Parts: sequence; structure tokens; C-alpha cells
Amino acid sequence: MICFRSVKGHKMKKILVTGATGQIGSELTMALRDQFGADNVVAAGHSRQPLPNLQQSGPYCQLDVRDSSALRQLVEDYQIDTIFHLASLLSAVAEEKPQQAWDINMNGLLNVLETARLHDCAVFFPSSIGAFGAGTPAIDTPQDTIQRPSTLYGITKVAGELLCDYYHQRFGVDTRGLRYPGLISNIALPGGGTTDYAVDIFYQAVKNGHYDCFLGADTQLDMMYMPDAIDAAIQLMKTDGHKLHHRNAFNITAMSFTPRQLAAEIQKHLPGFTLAYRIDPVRQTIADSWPRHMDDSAARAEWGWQPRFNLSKMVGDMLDKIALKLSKG
Ligand code: VAH
Repeated sequence: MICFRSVKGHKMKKILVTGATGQIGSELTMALRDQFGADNVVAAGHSRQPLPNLQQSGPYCQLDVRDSSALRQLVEDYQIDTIFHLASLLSAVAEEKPQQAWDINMNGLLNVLETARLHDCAVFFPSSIGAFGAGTPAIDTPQDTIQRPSTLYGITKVAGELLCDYYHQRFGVDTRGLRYPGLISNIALPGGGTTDYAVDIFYQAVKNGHYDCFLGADTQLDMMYMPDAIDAAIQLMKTDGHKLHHRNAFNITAMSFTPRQLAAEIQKHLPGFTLAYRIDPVRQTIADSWPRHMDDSAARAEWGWQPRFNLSKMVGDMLDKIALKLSKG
């Protein structure tokens, strides 16, 4: 088992993943179990059914992160020292249910940070390109820049970054975070995000040879393939805390493309594939307020961030995996 020392000398021995049944959690939990031992990684889900391997390969429990006493009990029972807090509503859903999104995203995080303070846990918190807004430089978006998002999701991400910084500075909690771009994966589906088109397109391309995209042809956004997103979270949490200047949260990106460019790459493998546009005004407005391409040099310099997958490598791998998945039914 790999151990690491953080700024306060934590060893990542007993890990809790909240939101473990979501798009990131389904894969992060399995990667952590591989690295740290299945019994040492507790998966906590809420509204989604866990995939069978997640439920069977190690401890699994139901948890609403708004329930602070249930969260504390879990951390005590399993003697948790590190929490990957992924439970959250995504951008498009949050626009439909802003009050609920505030409740889950903010009160869930506050409960996690309070629990971490009381039980001396390290915390990973995923922020997002959604933490930026229309006033932010859209090209080469700096690590430290204007953050005035216009979505409820983005507001919870900026507030979350600040709250994590506060718990670090005020109470010494070892908080760390990443500003993820759109994430592309072939295991669990994303649930209600603005970048979900970049996942849906593969299923439709393989099944039907056609996709109606809800974002416009030239909407350029940062993206990342899930294996890189998982490696980044684990690598950041393993880094010697003394090397980190930014903590909450690091810009990271692996590629940046438009729906038109993604379709062209898919057509290299499936020449008959066609793409049409049926714009969803809510998600288009959200996407238009986000950066086109972030500068992730702070992550590269402070903890060695380096993605493995570019657009062509990601598309080849996605098509192979989705074809295999769909052929199995
Ligand atoms: C969302 N996929 O749309 C997320 C994300 C890059 C955006 O944080 O909610």
C-alpha cells in the first residue's frame, strides 16, 4: 500500500469517497481501491444505483452529505483520514433546482470540512471551469483571475474553493482541489452537466451514426479524459503539501475543442457519422460564460500535472470501449 505525508503528516490509509456512484466517483473509487486496498476505501452514494463492481469490491453505504451526524458516524466507524468529496449537483440540473443545488453543494461541503476539522482528515474538493464567468479571460485563463460566475453551480464552486482555503488557513485542514474541465468517460454517465454532449455523442455515434448536439458547432471548451482526471486527483493528494502554493483550486486541462472538431475526429473512425445542432438555450448560455482554454501551468509546476490523453487518443479509446460496451448489451 502506498502512503504519503501531507502538510499535517496524514497517511492516506482510510479513504471516504462521497458521490461515489457519480461520473467521477465510480472510477475514482475503483482506482483508489486498486492503489490503497479495497477494504480501505469506503464508497458513499446517494441517489444513483451503484455499479455492481463498486458495491461488491469494498465497503459501500448510503449517505446524504447534508446529514452531518451520519457523515461523522461514518468517518468515526471507519477511522477515515482522507475524504474525496464528490457529491454535488452539476451545472444544468443546478439551474433547474438552484435552492436544492445550494443546499447539497454548500451544506454538503461545510459538513465535510467540519467533519475533517474534528477528525483530522485531508479533503479533496473538485472545482470546475464553471467557477469562471463571462468577465474572466477566456483564452489562457490564468490560475489567479476574475471569478464572477453567472450560474448557481459556479457560485457554489467559487464559494467552495474559498471555504476550503478558509478551513486550511483558519483550522489547518489539508484541503486540496482541482478546477476540472468537461470530463469524458465510458463507465458511468454524467448527470446533468453542460459538457455532457462530449459523452453522449460517442454512444449515439456507435448506436445510430448520428447525434443532435445541444451546444453550437463552435462552442469551444476545455475537456479531459477520465483516466487523466482520476490520476490528477490522486496525484494531487499524494503531493507533499509544502510544495503547494495554490491548493484550492488548480486549473487543469488536457484538450480544448468544439463539437465540430470532436465530430471531425469521430468521422476519422466512423466516416458515415453525421452531426446536427439542436441548441439548448440554457446550456448554451452556461457554456458561453465559461473559458475556452485554461492555463494550467501552476498545476504543472507545483505538482507535476501532465495529461496522457489528447483529442485523437481519447476518441480512439472511447470508440473502442463504447463499441465493446454496447455489443455486450
Ligand atoms: C458540469 N461537467 O457541466 C460539469 C463541469 C466542466 C463543467 O463542471 O456541470
